[in-house]
Amino acid sequence: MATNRTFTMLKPDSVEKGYIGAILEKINAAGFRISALKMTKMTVTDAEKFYEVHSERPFFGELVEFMTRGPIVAAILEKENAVEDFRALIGATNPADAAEGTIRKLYATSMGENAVHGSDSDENAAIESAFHFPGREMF
Ligand code: 3AN
Repeated sequence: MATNRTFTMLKPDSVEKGYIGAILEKINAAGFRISALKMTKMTVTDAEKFYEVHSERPFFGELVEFMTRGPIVAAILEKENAVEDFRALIGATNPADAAEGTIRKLYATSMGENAVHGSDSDENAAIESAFHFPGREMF
């Protein structure tokens, strides 16, 4: 059953470039309710665990290094059909392939430094949300 919740991270590149406000504005404008929000920094152990499914991929080391080089903004977003609609809002993994107006088209620079994360399923949204937020920080 759809939970109507997804999990996102504004990645270190977005935070470094000062895009937090602009990206949160796009998220609000698209009709998502922010039900959890914080700035945090993942340790190497955190990032290796969060991205465990990619551990055999050739870009894994690069991904962990990138995701731990600075703070991120983690959030839980609520909307009907949240996972799918948020994936549409952020655009393709490679910003070169992302549709006009999507967050990655506007703010990402490469496949690695692609501005935002969006959960790919309801199940992963719940796992990823719990990874970053205790229940008392979810509203
Ligand atoms: P998405 O974030 O669109 O779901 P995934 O799940 O395929 O994409 O990849 C997870 C993350 O791994 C991406 N957000 C991206 O930062 C990174 N990544 C994926 N493919 C590459 C690649 N070829 N080179 C560098 N980083 C990559």
